[in-house]
Amino acid sequence: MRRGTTIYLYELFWILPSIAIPVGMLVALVVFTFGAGVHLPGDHGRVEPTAVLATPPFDQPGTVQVGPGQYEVRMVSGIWSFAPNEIRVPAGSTVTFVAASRDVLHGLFIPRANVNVMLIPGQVAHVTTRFDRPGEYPFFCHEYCGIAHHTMWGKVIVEPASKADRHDGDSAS
Ligand SMILES: [Cu+2]
Repeated sequence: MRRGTTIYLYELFWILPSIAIPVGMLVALVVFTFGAGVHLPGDHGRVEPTAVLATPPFDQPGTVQVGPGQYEVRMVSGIWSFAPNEIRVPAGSTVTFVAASRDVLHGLFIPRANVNVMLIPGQVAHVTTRFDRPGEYPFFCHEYCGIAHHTMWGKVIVEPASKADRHDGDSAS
C-alpha cells in the first residue's frame, strides 16, 4: 500500500510547476488589481448616442477642475476625433475621464497612463488615472471606426506643477 503514495522525482518535476503556475497567476491578479488598480470599467450610466452632445456633461466637453489636484475630462468621441483633443493638467493631478461616443464604437487608449477603455455607443465610460510626470501623453482611438480611424488622436499635456500654478493664477500657498 505504501508504494502507491510514493512521489517519484519525475512526477515532482510536473507537480511543482502545476502548483506554482496557478499560484503565480493568482498573485499577479491580486497585485495588478489592488496594487496597480487595473480593473474592468464599472457601470457609470447610459446616454443616448444621438443625443450625447445635448446631454450633460457632454454638452460642454472639456477639462474641469473638481478639487485640489483633481480634474474631470468630459470627452465626446465621434468619427474621427475626440473633443477635447488637447488636455492640460498640472503634474501630480488625478484625472477622471468621463467619455461617450456619439456614433460608433471607439476606444480611448493612453499608452503611458493606465487608461484603456472602449467607448461603446450608449454607455458612459469612466476611468481615473494619475499624471505625475510632466510631458505629453498622446491618446488614441484603438477600436477601428472607419476610413480615418488613424487620425483620431489627441494628447494630454502635463505641465510642471509650478508653471500650471501660474496658469491658474493661484500661488497654491
Ligand atoms: Cu477609431
